[in-house]
Order: sequence, then C-alpha cells, then structure tokens
Amino acid sequence: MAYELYYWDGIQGRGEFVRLALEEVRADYLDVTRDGQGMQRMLDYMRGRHGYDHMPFAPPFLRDGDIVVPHVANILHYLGPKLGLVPKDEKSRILAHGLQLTITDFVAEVHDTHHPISTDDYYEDQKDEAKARSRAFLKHRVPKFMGYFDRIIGANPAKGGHAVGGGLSYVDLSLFQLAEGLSYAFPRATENFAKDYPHVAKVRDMVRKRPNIEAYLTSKRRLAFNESGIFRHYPELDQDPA
Ligand SMILES: N[C@@H](CCC(=O)N[C@@H](CS)C(=O)NCC(=O)O)C(=O)O
Repeated sequence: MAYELYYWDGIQGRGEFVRLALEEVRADYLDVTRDGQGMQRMLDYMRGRHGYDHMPFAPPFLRDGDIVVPHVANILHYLGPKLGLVPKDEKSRILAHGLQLTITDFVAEVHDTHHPISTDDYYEDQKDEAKARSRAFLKHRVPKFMGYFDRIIGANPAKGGHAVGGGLSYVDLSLFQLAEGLSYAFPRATENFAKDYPHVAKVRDMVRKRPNIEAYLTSKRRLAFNESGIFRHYPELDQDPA
C-alpha cells in the first residue's frame, strides 16, 4: 500500500523534507492534499475523526496503513530504515535522528525570521521585528547551525562527505533542502555559502545530482519556493550579516 503524505498544498514547507526522502527511492506515495478531496481528509485526521492515536497536531504527517506518524524528524526516523536512507545500526539511527531534530530546530528559526511575533499575524504587521530577527539570525544562528553541520560532515570517520555513515542518508537530503532554502530566502547574505560551509555545499551539490532527485526537481511535483512557505524571499530581510 502506498504511503500517504499529508501536508498543506501549494508550498514545499516542512513536507519537503519527507518528499525528498520518498522521491530519492521512488517510493510509492500519495501527496494527499494535492488530490481532489485531500484537504478535507487531512483536516479530518487533525480534528480527531480517526481516533486519538491518529490525531496529529499539525502537518506534515505520514500514514502507513494503520500507523500515523507526525513530525518531520519522527517520520524520517520511521521511514529511514524502510527506505534504506539510514545505516541500520542503532547508534547511527540515533545520531541521524539527533541531527534531524537539530534541523527541526533550525527550520523553526527560519520560520521566525518572517514571523517573529505571531504565526497568526501577517508578515506586514511584524516587519520591523522580522528585520531585527533576520539580522540576528544571519549573524549568529546561520553560522552556528551551518558551522555545526559542516563540522559534523568533516568529522564523520567514514570520510565520504556524508552526515551519517558512508552513504547517503535522509539527513543529507534535508541539508540539501536547508542550503537551497537559505539561498532562495537570503541570496545576498549567503552568497559565500560554499566558502563558509564547504562540506554542506558539497552535500547539496551531490544530492542535486542524484538521478531521482534531479528528475524530481524538474517535475511538477517540486513546487517552487514561494512567500507562503518556510523559506521566503523578502529583499528587506536579506541583509549583510552586521
Ligand atoms: N515539529 C513539527 C512542526 C509542524 C508544523 O509546525 N507544521 C506547520 C506547517 S509547516 C503547521 O501547520 N503548524 C500549525 C500551527 O503551528 O498552528 C515538524 O517538524 O513536523
């Protein structure tokens, strides 16, 4: 039976981290809200129509038969071994999960650059705060997170240029998405990305060239970044790090 991915239609958003893993192995999956009555089906789950253990707080969530898995990192922890996108041993799986949870933290901070006060208010109503937040994000948080991921790849004893073990994992796919998203949202501030974070940049380039990912990126399934998603390009936020 096909996996069912539930996520808001019209944006890459957090769903994209899961999509990249499914696309890399050409898994059989349905992007539910892009299909007719899908939005209603997603809301039914969130409103508890399918019971307490099928009632995620927010998308993305994945349904695999009788199991509903919420949260990106949790979904990838679940899918990783099934899709062959994480080494099998427990130590590596926990390492990958920890890295993915760190990516989750970073994604929340990316979101807060354009919505630092309230997710429920318009960007235009929190623009000044967004500018201040973005300045601090670019100056302190991007170097801290990206520097960390860069050191992790460099310190990996397998020496293959991957985040975990000697081969591609779902963490590499997510790092690709972070690098792409940052250069969409902050092209000016991240113009030296490859120099500043050479290991992450190599992962990004390697992932981009994977045949199934390349095919996905040029397909209609890959929506363009836009100003409703997590990574938004507002030129006024794309500042030089002070
Ligand atoms: N920790 C969750 C975050 C999920 C999340 O924030 N989803 C957003 C869409 S990207 C949402 O719909 N949130 C609803 C809300 O926070 O009210 C994950 O990593 O999947």
